[in-house]
Amino acid sequence: MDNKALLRMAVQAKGRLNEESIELLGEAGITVEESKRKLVARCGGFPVEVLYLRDDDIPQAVAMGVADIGIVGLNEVEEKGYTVDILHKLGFGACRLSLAVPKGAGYDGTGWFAGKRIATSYPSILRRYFEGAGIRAEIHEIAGSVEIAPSVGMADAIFDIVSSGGTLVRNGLTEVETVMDSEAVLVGDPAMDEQKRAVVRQLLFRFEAVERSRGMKYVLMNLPRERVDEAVALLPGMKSPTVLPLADKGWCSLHAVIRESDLWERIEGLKAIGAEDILVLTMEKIIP
Ligand code: PRT
Ligand code: ZN
Repeated sequence: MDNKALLRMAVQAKGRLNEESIELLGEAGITVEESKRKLVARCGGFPVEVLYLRDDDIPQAVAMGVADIGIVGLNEVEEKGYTVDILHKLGFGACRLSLAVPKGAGYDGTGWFAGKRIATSYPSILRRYFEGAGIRAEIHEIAGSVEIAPSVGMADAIFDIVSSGGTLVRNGLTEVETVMDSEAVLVGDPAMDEQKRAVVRQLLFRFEAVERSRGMKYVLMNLPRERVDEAVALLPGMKSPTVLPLADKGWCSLHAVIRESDLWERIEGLKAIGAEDILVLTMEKIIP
C-alpha cells in the first residue's frame, strides 16, 4: 500500500455526522488515530488521513482540493453551491429540509408564504425553492435556534432541518412543505487525479461491502434432507442457500443470508418444515 496516493478526507469535527463517519471508516477496516484536538488525524489500514472541519466548511474544502473527499450532509452541499462530485450516498444522517408554520396559522398552500418572513439557516436552498414556485417572500438568515423565531416575533414561519419532527411539535409548529431530502454523502474534488481516483474506488468498494451487510443475518440450521427444496423456495438469498451433508444421512445443514426484516417470518416457515437448531449470526461484510 506504500506507493499508493494518500487521500485526505474531510470529516465533521464534532456534531451529528462525526460518530457515524468514524464508525463507517472502522467498519471498512480503517482506524483513525484518536486525537480530536488535532486538525489532521492519521489512519491505519488504508492510505487516507482525516481532516476535521465544521460541516459548513467541507463542501468548499473539497471543491478547492484542500481535501480530496469528504463526508457531509447533502443539505450543506446544496446550500453552499460549490462544485463537488457526489460519489456515494452513505445512508446515515437522514433528514429533510421543510417549511413549517405556527399551528393555527391558516396554511392553505404555498401561496400562504407570499409576503411572509421566513427564518432559516439555508437561505440559498429556500430562495431557489421560492423562485421555482413563483413566491415572493422575505428570507431571514439566522445561524441557529431557527425553531424559536416565530414565537419571539422574528418570523412568520421557518425553513429548517427536520428529522423526527419533535422539535417542531415542541415549538408549536407544523411541517407544511418538504423541500428536499438529505443524508450524509461522500463528495469528491472534481479535479482529483487518476491515481487518487483509483484509491477512492477501493474505498467505495469497502463502503459498499459494509452497506450490503447492513440488516442482513447469516442463518444456519439443521434440516431433514427431503425438505431442502421447500427450504430453498422459502429462502430467496444471495444465490441459493448452501446445503452441507451431515453424518446422519437423513439430515443436512443449511446456510442462508436473510434480511433482518424478514427473519422471523422465514424462521417460522423453516421451523414448520422441520428445521432445528437454528443459529442466527451477525454479518460483517458482503463482498460480491
Ligand atoms: O459544528 P458544525 O457546523 O459542524 O455542525 P452543525 O451544528 O452545523 O450540524 P449538526 O451536527 O447539527 O448536523 C450535521 C448534519 O446532520 C446536518 O447538516 C444534516 O445533514 C444532518 N442531520 C440529520 C441533522 C439532523 N438530522 C437534525 N435533526 N442536522 C440537524 N438536526 C437538527 C435540526 O436542525 C433541528 O434543530 O435537529 C432538530 C430537529 O430534529 P427533530 O428530530 O426534532 O426533528
Ligand atoms: Zn454547521
